Parts: sequence; C-alpha cells; structure tokens
Amino acid sequence: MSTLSVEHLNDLKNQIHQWARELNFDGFGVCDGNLEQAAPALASWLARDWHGEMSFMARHTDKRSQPDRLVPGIHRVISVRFNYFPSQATPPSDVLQDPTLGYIARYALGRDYHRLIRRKLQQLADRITESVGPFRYRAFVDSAPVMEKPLAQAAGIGWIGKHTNLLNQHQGSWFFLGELYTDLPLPVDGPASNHCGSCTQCIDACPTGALDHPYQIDARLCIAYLTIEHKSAIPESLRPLIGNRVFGCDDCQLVCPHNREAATGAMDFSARHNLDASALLDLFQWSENDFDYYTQGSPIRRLGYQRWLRNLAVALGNAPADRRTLEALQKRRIGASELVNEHIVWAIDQHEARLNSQI
Ligand code: B12
Ligand code: SF4
Repeated sequence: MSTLSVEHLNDLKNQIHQWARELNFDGFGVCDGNLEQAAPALASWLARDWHGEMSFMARHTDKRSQPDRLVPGIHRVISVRFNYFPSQATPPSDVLQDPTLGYIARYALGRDYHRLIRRKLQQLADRITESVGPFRYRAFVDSAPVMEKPLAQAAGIGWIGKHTNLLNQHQGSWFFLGELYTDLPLPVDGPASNHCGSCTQCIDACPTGALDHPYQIDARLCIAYLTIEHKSAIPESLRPLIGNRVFGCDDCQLVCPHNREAATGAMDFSARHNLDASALLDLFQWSENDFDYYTQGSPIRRLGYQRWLRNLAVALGNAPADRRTLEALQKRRIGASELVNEHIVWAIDQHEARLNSQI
C-alpha cells in the first residue's frame, strides 16, 4: 500500500466514505489508532473493579489499548456508526411510567446488531479490495478487545459524554459503533470536541448513581450491566431501583438534550413481537421454548432463560401488589433454579410487605 500517493489516498478515503454512505452507515471517520490517553482510564477503571463480573474486560488489555497488538501491521482505524432508535416503538416514557410493563433497552427491541453491522463492514472491505487490490484489515463490532468509543472519538464521529456513551451534536447517541482496522495509510480526521458543558442531566437521571463520577461509569451499579452482563444474584439493595427495566437501561440517554430529535434507525431495529410494551406477567409466563422463539436473532437471546426470569422476578417485585402477580410468582417457584427462586422469594416478600401495609 505504500505505493499509493497522498493524492490517491485522499481520493480513496473520499471514495470509502461514499461507499459507507451507500451501505447506510450514518457516520464515518478515520484515526491512527493511538489510544495513549484512553489506556490509563481503562487501567484505573479495572483497578477499581468497576467492571464487576465482566472478566473479559480485564483480559487482553494490551490488545484493547494498542490496536496494532490485536492486528499487527495496521496503521489506521476506520470507525463507523449505525443509528438504531426505533421511532415507531411505544415511547420509552409510556413504558417506564407503567410498572406493569417491561422496559427493554431501545437497542434490543429488534435484530441483533453484531452480525448485521459486521456484514456491512465486510461489504465495505470488499469494495476497497476491488479498488486497490488485497489489503490487510479486520472488522469489529463489539466483538473483540477493542476500545470502540475512544477510537470513534479520535476519528471525529462524536465525543464521549458524561454518561460515557459516544454522542454527536446533531445525531445524539442512539447508534452502534463498528471498526475496520486496516494497513491503508489513509488521511486521518481530527478528534470530535466535547459539548457537554455544564449539563449534568444524565448523572442526575441515573437511578442507581452509576455515573456519579462524570465520564466514568461504575458498571456494578449500572442497570444495563445488572440486567445484561451480571450473571449471579442482583444485589438486593439495587433491586427496587431497577423498576420495570428487564433488559438494559436507557435513562442516561433519554434525558440527554442531544437526543431530543433522535434519528430513526434501520428497520432491522424496529420492535418485534410487541417487545416495546409487553406486560411483565406475559413475559414471565414464557416457557423456555417461547423464550427461544421470541428472542431468535435478538440481542436478548444471549441473556439465557434463567437470567430473563431473574430480571422479570425483580421487575414484578417492583410492580403494584395484586393477587394475579402474587399467584404467578408462587407458580413459577415450582422447578425454578436456585437463582430464579431467590429472586421470586424476594419479589413475593415485596408484595406481602406492601399488602400488609395496606391493611
Ligand atoms: C463494557 C461495555 C459496557 C458496560 C460498561 C459501559 C461503559 N460505559 O464502558 C455496560 C454493561 C454497563 C454497558 C452498558 C451499555 N452499553 Co456497552 N459496551 C461495553 C463495551 C464492550 C466496552 C466499553 C469499554 O471499553 N468500557 C471501559 C471504560 C473504561 O471505557 P469508557 O467508558 O469508554 O472510558 C472512556 C471515558 O469514559 C473516559 N474516562 C474514563 N475514566 C475517566 C476519568 C476522567 C477523569 C475522565 C475525564 C474521562 C474518563 O476515557 C475512557 C477511555 O476513552 C463496548 C464495546 C467496545 N468493545 O468498546 C460496548 C458499547 C460501549 N456499549 C454500547 C451500548 C449501546 C450500551 C448501552 C446503551 C446498552 C443499553 N441501553 O443498555 C449501555 C449504556 C450504559 C452507559 N451509560 O455506558 C455501545 C455504545 C454506543 C455509543 N453510542 O456510545 C458500544 C460501543 C457497543 C457498540 N458496538 O455499539 N456496556
Ligand atoms: S445529558 Fe448532558 S452531560 Fe450527559 S452526555 Fe448528554 S449533554 Fe453530556
């Protein structure tokens, strides 16, 4: 690739950007993959154990913070973003305000993004190959030790906000990130500047205080972590704060002023099977076969049936006390795993305490 002139590399970058648009990517940028500033933040985050049970975050940290250790010989990182906000879905506030419904994070209402975006990145790489011949590359979407947000920030796609998501002044933060690591010495973009200013809305809105240190997240408190990544029992003190969120959490993004006019995502991310506003009791009654059927091709599948029931038991424990809910909880105890049973017992206790206080 060293044979390409500066002029040719400029043209090639413009051409790649155009192909990225044709593949429906909503943002594109290039950086040199230097993560010298991000690496210490990752190290101190891990040292504080803020990654909780996500042991994968503590592995291969050298590869995560030095892209050329993950893919030797690469010089650049092409970052892309892909909008997902499902505008046609029931508005988040309607679901969050109704404790009988289950709230599922906006990114998880439709198809799983990993394979979809990876395929598009592969198509982008194929077009580059057609133009310049074989070149070295690897495509990533949340799939390997990659620091996607700092790379995208360096490539000018947006800045890392106080809620620790990457956001863009005009498009907010409802998008996924993906990368092509490459040996093409493309011209780089400048980093995006920060526009959070004195705003603290995400910090104030976080139900559990996970963002109390701006720009840093204590994942162990984050509801997205507790309901998606955490494998064991959810700490009891945090259960009442989870409310009706059964998979992920969007509170910090929902209040962000830059998300006021969210760009609509691709149809693939539209809500399936009424997951945007399903009754908790209906979801709790799914059999394992139902779970497999309704979550096929969805990011929820990875959670597994047991943790799905665990999360629903917590949300039902936070729901208004009534006989139907209590009966459903009692019935589910039959044959329940230790993990699920423990959360159901907690939920029943919540209901009984509430019913007794009404007497
Ligand atoms: C681990 C992880 C999580 C963890 C931890 C979240 C986090 N903020 O890191 C949990 C399970 C909580 C999580 C939740 C979510 N996630 Co997630 N997650 C990841 C993952 C795999 C790694 C992120 C990482 O490296 N974290 C480690 C910490 C150290 O990194 P960091 O926050 O980026 O730290 C930087 C800054 O905060 C800052 N910083 C850190 N400390 C300090 C200190 C000071 C003083 C300062 C000034 C700055 C500073 O510098 C750091 C380095 O640049 C990425 C995919 C990937 N491979 O990158 C997806 C990813 C970040 N997740 C994503 C999504 C969509 C989510 C959720 C929105 C899902 C949901 N709705 O439930 C939530 C958002 C919660 C939130 N507020 O962050 C998207 C985000 C897209 C975007 N627009 O930013 C990603 C990029 C996946 C993707 N390919 O699209 N996630
Ligand atoms: S809510 Fe405010 S502080 Fe938080 S990311 Fe958005 S602009 Fe930044």
